[in-house]
Amino acid sequence: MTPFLMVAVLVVAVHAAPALAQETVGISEDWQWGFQPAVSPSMDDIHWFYDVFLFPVMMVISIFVLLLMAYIIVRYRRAANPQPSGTTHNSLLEVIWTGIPALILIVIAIPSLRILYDQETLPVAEPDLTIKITGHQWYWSYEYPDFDGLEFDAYILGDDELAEGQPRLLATDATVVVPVDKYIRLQITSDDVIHAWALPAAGVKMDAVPGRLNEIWMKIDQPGMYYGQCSELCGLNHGYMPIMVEAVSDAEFGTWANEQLASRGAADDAVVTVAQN
Ligand SMILES: [Cu+2]
Repeated sequence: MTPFLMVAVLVVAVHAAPALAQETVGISEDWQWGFQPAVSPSMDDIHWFYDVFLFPVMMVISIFVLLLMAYIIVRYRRAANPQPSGTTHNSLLEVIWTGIPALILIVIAIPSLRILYDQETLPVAEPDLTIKITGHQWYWSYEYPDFDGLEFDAYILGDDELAEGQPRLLATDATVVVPVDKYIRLQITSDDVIHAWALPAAGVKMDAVPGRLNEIWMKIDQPGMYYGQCSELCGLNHGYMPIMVEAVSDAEFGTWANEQLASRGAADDAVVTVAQN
């Protein structure tokens, strides 16, 4: 098999495998290979960057090095080459094997930095919605500053609290509801140590740093439930502060927001803590 055919087969495999293995949007599956399906422009970019661009580059390099090693092992084995060359330096060769990898890194860096920049730059002048997210040891709290007083904490659900069909270690007692197809500005910070708010299907991962307000945006393009986790080792219960986001229609979002506001001062603040002012 020629190297090019090998590259082609592997590129097809890495594209076909997620399609075969991954049918559920918004959550990872057992034995999943590859990313979750993209539901946002940022995640579309990440899919392109890895599947189409970076993976073939890696395959070409890996196969080139593998074939070079195989050639050296066979051609210069002791039986075939009893008197090894005493060469220790070759300036031209050293310039080439330093220069070419440096060029490859620059070629990779250009689209990579562009995507990072796009992820943190809201493509519209004003977002449709802003959510402020604060990490705590070990839960997340959410504020919707566009809706005065709409704020709540989201704690993990224990195994005995899960509703039918809810995933273990990913479901929370309060859902972050967002409207579908709207530009949402996420402002992320922390109350104690560094956490990171990550929602893989939306291509969002941003550190929550105490004393600092980090900003990123998302636009979820299909309704559904999306799960994420804290992605910065933050202490004992780092694995127990999941993220549960539901994308709904504008009308459903309005209903939800009004219900939340109407429950202001409600006794059941274990589920929804509404500001008492
Ligand atoms: Cu954390």
